[in-house]
Amino acid sequence: GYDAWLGRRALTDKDQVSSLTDWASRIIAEESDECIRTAAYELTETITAWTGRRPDNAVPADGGGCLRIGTFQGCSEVASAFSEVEMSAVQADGFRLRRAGQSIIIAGSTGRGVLYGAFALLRLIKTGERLNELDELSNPANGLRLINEWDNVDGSIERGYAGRSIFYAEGEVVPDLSRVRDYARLLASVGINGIVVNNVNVHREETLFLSERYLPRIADMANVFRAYGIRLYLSINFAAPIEMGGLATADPLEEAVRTWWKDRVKEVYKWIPDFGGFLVKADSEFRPGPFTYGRDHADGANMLAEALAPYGGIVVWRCFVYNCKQDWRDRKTDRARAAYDHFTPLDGRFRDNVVLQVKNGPMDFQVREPVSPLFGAMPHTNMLIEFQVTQEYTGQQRHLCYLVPQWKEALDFDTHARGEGSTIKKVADGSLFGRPLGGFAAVSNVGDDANWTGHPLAQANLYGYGRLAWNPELAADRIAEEWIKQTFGDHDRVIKTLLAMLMSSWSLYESYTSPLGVGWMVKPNHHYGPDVDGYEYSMWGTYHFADCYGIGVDRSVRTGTGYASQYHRPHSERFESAETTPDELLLFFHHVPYTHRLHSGKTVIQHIYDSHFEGVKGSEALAEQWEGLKGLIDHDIFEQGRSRLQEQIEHAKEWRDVINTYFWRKSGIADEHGRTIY
Ligand code: GCW
Repeated sequence: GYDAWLGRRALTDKDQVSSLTDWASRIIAEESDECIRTAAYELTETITAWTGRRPDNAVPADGGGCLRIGTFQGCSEVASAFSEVEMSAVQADGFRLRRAGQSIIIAGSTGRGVLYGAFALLRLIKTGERLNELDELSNPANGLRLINEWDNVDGSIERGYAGRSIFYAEGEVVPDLSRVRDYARLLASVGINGIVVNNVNVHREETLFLSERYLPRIADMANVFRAYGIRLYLSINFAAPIEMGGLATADPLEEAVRTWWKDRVKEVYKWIPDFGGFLVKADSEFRPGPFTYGRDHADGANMLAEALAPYGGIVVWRCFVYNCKQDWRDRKTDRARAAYDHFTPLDGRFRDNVVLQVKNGPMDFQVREPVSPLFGAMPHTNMLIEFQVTQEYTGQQRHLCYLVPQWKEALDFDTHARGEGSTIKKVADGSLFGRPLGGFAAVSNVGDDANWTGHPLAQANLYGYGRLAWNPELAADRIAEEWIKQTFGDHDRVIKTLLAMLMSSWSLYESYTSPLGVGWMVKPNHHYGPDVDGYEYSMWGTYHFADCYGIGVDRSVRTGTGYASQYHRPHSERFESAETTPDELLLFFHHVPYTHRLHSGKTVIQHIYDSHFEGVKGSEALAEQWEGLKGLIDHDIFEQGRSRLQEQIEHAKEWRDVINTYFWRKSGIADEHGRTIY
């Protein structure tokens, strides 16, 4: 599993190998740009492994084919293959691939674009495309395509489910960065262009990342990523002026504080000239922030943005701000409302090099949530959508859960902020409101496990995230199929089986965990496994309010917290009433009796029973499907998958029995089918 989707096994299709031998025997890259050199290296190594012959770099004699790579500005042979109009259609990170006689050309307007073009060409070949008529233009939809690591310098990873950090061990950046380099390859191959290398919860030691104690080694990491077109960013501690600088305050309007940040930023750029910027979690879950000084988040973000602006750096400011010391007895305070309530009054106040990072849903990466209403509510502010690739609440890489379908639903959601067609993907890419910065961010799922992600099929989420960030129009099944072919080869049964497994897995996971959008029925702290009341009487704002009559959170305007009004019409009206709320979100928006009838025709209680019984059956079916791959896929991967799928079955039973028993005891309503409930 180490090579993931970039494995370089010899190609088995004879036709394909022979179609590579003409143009692929020479790779001509004349520019010295670092990304172009990386592209040439990747192409050379892969083609050598595929064909058994190492391409040379001799310019072909008249009539001979080659693979020519370069930029329009830097390479006249590349430019001459395209018209002015064709060249101007290629944006900064975009590329064109073209067959020209015997040759193939990879062209970009930047080295980074050429690198993406190289990976795209390899992907086309590996997924079995024929290149005779090759003529492809591709530009990323999103300018920022970021990955966030929640790694700590002691080597642990917050919400990491695939081993220890690949970046840090025992308080240092690891001495050997070759694994980091292999990770950079994976990320670049799907178009990621920025990485935040430390946890958003910046602890004492990581606060010092901004100092000479750590900067030299962080700069080494930046060098590794730069070769793959990826800029390095750091999470910072808002209280660093106090904790590290010895100042008495971190007040963003205080001159000494502003100067301190400017000096720090200057130092960072000395070590990392193309440093991306800062990611900030402030006034959130006990992290310090501007509220301490009676300032708001625009004051905080703008101070940092001003320090970064002269160098072209940006501030990515998270909107995960809510009261995490809520009194569970208080039914008025609603965590779902918090980000919107905090941030919408600040619309228009953030500098142009600030971008707000908003989680896809208003709570916290649950298996099912509505989308965050903030996306339609800040037309004068740059915004990134944040996804969680690491499966904190979706099975922790022990259960199979392919998340691309979930992300697609969020991206395709029509906010109606500018009338019909105002989808979230257009908010994120900046086009809806004409914003200069935007894109995607996601929390990574990798660790030092040999296969990167623990569950071998969880790699599909990392792959899919990158592909979607590049092009949110790609269908979830198409992404899955691409990933399967590149990872497992082109055996028909393997493709069909894995595709079916991946595509069913999210709704399957939903079916045996928390029902109808209510969320949070997990064990506190580690969040693995069922505990229906685990968060019911706590301070985190995560309640289901189940009693003997019914369940759900009333977020209507008429009788509840009013959260439904944070959406534009028609959603605000749709979510206002239980009758028009879609079944899968019913309990997120409404408190209803167990006998309430869903659009599906079932009562709520019967839905809970049925879906939890079906969920176990579905998990058993997954394991059976996997058994059918024995002998068709790598033995080790097969065994890894097998043991995880067995665990999934056992754990789905635990979920089923805990949830069903809980609601049977609460409601006193028996299962219509008389199945065993304890
Ligand atoms: O999902 C929650 C996690 C925290 C995390 C936080 C956040 C990094 O449980 O572990 O902290 O969200 O997104 O900041």
